[in-house]
Amino acid sequence: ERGSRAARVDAVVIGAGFAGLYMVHRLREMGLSLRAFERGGGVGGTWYWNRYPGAGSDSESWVYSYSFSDELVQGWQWSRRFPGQAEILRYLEYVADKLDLKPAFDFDTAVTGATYDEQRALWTVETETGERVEARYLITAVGCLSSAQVPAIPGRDSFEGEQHHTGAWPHAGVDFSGKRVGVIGTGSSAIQAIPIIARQAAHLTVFQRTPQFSVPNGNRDLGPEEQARLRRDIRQIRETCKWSSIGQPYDFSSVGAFDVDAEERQRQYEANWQKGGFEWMFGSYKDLLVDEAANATAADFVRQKIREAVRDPAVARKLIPQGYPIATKRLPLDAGYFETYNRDNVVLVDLRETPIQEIVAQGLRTSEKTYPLDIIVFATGFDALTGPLTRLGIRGRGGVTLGEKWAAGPRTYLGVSTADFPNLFMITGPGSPSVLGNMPTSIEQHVEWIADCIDYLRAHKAATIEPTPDAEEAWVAHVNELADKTLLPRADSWYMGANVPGKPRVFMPYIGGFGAYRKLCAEVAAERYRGFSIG
Ligand code: NA7
Repeated sequence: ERGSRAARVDAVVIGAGFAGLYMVHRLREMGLSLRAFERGGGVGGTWYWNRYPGAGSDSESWVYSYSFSDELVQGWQWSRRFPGQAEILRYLEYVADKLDLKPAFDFDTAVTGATYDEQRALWTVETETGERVEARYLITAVGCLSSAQVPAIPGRDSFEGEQHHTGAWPHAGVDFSGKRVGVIGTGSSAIQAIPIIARQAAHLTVFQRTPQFSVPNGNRDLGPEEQARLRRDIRQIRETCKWSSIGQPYDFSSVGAFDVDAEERQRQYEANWQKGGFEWMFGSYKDLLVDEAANATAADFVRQKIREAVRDPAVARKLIPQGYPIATKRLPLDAGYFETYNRDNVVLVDLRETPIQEIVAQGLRTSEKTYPLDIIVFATGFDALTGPLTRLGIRGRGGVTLGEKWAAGPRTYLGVSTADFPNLFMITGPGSPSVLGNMPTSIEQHVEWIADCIDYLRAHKAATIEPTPDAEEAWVAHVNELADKTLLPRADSWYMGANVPGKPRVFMPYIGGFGAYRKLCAEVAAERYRGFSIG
């Protein structure tokens, strides 16, 4: 079948996750010819790859989904407040089948390059199978956290046991029973996985470089009554998400932390702690991410919770984060993370005291000793936001790659486009709000904006669109200026590129809020694509 596929199309879409599936659907409905490539063997994106124990979304299930089709919404029932990986993957399979999207994709086919031909205003996309496809529009739907980052620890290849990165987990699963397991990293992925691995393995050693604040997720089954209520109210709930700051349906607080006294603050934090989820942060006080002293009240509350949860004070001390404001590294949500350290079969190694030296055949050696291990889990994160894009080998005008253009940090206009790369659209690219909230909300907005833009170009018989260098410059400055008004640039986070050695330190997402961003994008379109040059 593949041989009969078109070598010249209107659009190429890369990726079959939330973004790629919807983009393909929209373009097909508009009557465009297209090819779509996915490096995985099926749909799902993040949820195809991240199959580690405990993997799941930290966004409430009823908003972690598409809202564009009532039929899709009403035809699906979530079972839990926070959906696990398997359920989300089933959901995306359901959508792909319902909209008949799978036949549009070439699976197991990574894109290895894309070159812009200025003369003909066409992209030539190359795949790992050696195929070349020409297209007017190139649309990346490759996600923000899809380029796994494995640290260059000496001796990694000499390890005789199994080693896995959380973001490239074996589909057959990993059998931890009776095994000595080491987890490197304590980010969101590790914090989801550790309690479960601890219950399955004979022994677990956690290698921690930076302690994390974490908040309970308060996950639960959704009962029939709640499900019925959600089905009834879902349109309104989704509308709230669209215009909220992080694409979530919370009661965002309009009160500052010091508008109330210490006792009231404690009561409020505790009440929201019992609810669980990000609402603990965003529903408590409005100034937690901008005011250092306000932030410290939240941080101290969590520190106290850690002291209460962990029996051994020496272990608790190692787990308590210091030196960066809470939620300036992405706040993890957990189900019994800190309590896991009370188990007899779990040991915490503080890498700030005893750094990793090397991986050896039988385990991992720190400056203190060798830990014998059968399995090493790299929960070491991703080359976030830019990594998934730069590795595609996209070359714009003059053969310049995205990686070269972004050597000092990503440069985009609205996070969706970049100068000298005409007709390239990046769904949830750097400089968009995406990773600072509920991804499907972001994705739908971008897909719809891109579809409308392509519609406009076709209606006006325009061959190309790209941002002006001035508009791009102004956007990059705006993104930085907004970030600098917050505490977020203060932490060594993947938002800042700090987790990848050598990556420039730039706060990459747009922090002005989903609603404000949506409004701005709509205005740009209404003003005949202000800031873009159309040719
Ligand atoms: P994260 O949040 O980037 O976490 C990675 C963890 O791995 C973090 O604790 C890192 O410590 C640690 N790490 C990274 N490199 C090393 C080395 N070389 N040695 C020791 N420890 C290391 O990735 P996740 O997959 O957990 O989560 C990514 C996002 O996915 C998450 O935020 C959600 O948005 C979904 P560090 O803090 O850098 O010192």
